[in-house]
Amino acid sequence: LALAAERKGKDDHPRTYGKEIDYGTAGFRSKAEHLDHILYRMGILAALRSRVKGATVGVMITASHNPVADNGVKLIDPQGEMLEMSWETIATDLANLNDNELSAALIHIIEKENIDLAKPASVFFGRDTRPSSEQLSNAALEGSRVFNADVKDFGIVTTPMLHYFVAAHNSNNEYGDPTVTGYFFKLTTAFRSFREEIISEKGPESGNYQPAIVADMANGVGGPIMKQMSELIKDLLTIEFFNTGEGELNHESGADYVKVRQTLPKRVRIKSKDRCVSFDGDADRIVYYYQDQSVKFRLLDGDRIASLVAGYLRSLLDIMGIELNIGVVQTAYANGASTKYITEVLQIPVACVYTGVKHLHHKAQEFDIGIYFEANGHGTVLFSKKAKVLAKAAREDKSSAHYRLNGGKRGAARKMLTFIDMVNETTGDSISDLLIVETILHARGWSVEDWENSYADLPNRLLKVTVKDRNVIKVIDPECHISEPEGLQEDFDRLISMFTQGRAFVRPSGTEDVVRVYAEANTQSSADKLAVHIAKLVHQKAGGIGDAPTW
Ligand code: G16
Repeated sequence: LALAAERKGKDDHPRTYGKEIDYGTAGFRSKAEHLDHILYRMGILAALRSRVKGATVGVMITASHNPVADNGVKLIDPQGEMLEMSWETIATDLANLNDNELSAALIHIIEKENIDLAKPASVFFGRDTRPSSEQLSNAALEGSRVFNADVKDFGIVTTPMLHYFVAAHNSNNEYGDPTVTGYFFKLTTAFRSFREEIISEKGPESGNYQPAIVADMANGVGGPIMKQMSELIKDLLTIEFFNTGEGELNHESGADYVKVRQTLPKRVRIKSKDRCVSFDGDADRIVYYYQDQSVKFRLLDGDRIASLVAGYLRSLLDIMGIELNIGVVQTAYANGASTKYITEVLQIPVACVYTGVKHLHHKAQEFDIGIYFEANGHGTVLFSKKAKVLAKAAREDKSSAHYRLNGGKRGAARKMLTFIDMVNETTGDSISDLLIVETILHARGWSVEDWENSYADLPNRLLKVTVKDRNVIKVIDPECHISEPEGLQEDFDRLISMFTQGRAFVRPSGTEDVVRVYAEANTQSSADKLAVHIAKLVHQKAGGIGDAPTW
């Protein structure tokens, strides 16, 4: 098989791009024309991984928030989680071999991992709407077929849907039905029953909550998928769609654009106080925003979602009267004010980890209820077995004394269990996250302004610096202190100390050829100045290309 794979690789999927590409923050990402051989090889690797795990694995073809000319691929492990990190190295090595080294490398993997090729292999495929995705998907399918895997191609789906399909299939449908209909059914049924529960408790009035949103779909896969789904809940939530596929993917729209620029996406029409959302290109991120009365743009990003969810789940736990270890996981990009609010007001511990959903997911598994969100809007909630068992027991607790003493206990437990069904626990999911946020706002009777009033964000600024080689920056901890280039961290520290409530850091992106800069301070102009100064230092000392960024 290895020899046949090498022959086919040389003939049909030769390596034509010399530069090395790493399995980065979310798999391989590059210009689409550099990726054919990598997709073919990842198809092969998925067939091997499936045999190692004795289960179905996934291959998703997407470059998510990146420009339309880029593409990428990531592997999904059996429970719908990201590929185990030790296999990222195997993937990187395989991707960067010369064509005539492929069979030897495959034999090495097969021997080292003790893979029995007689065992069956099964791989699920999905892709985003990029013009290059179909051809790249075909390359990956060929790779899996060469290694005799059963393949199932879901075609154009959101990234979180493929994660869900893999997890649902491997759970023998216990997690849900591994189909598009099954996915919609799981999420919308939970959304509907939660709303009915609240209405039966409080009546049809929902305080300041209005069941209508404006949705920017970044011209990605979220558009067609959300439109289908919204039909199933249109009596509960009205959605006005923009950027649903008529324009260029992620261009001047989408969660990343809105978050980084802190501005409205182009081509949307909104009125003051409309509650708006933006997805990214493959629908695994979501941010909320609105324009206040003075037409000022107000962003409610992943940190806000984390604090909303954490506060609500904490209150359910309090009513249920059960002790569970609840925690929030963030990265260095989290706004300092959100961390303070979660730890001091909600009294929930916060852990900080390296950027990348894989790191957050892993850490969140340490809690009974682990809420993880990156500021960019990528995140979900994980519930341990213990949390699910205790919630079920509380729901069934019919002891009359208890019932009288804790009137809301069973209702709170029912809500918790319905909430769990609405969450895509495999990865961050724009659609599931949207339903969660809408559910909590409705249950609280909150407008978007009420939500925002829970705390005030510290003004912040994100910038990108283009450098010759982004890997000259070496980050040594999740707070993103750097060890190289030598002396640069000390220069940063001197600068930061000149700003009230100043905090800033840099890190090489794992999805684009840039170094990212984040700064926050007590005023917007200070945050902007700090970000620009830091970016200039990076540009000078880490081999900047072109002009240093300004704001
Ligand atoms: C991916 C990852 C996210 C990460 C983002 C940016 O998002 O899944 O965890 O925050 O890239 O990463 P970096 O700063 O390393 O470029 P997406 O939405 O592009 O899949």
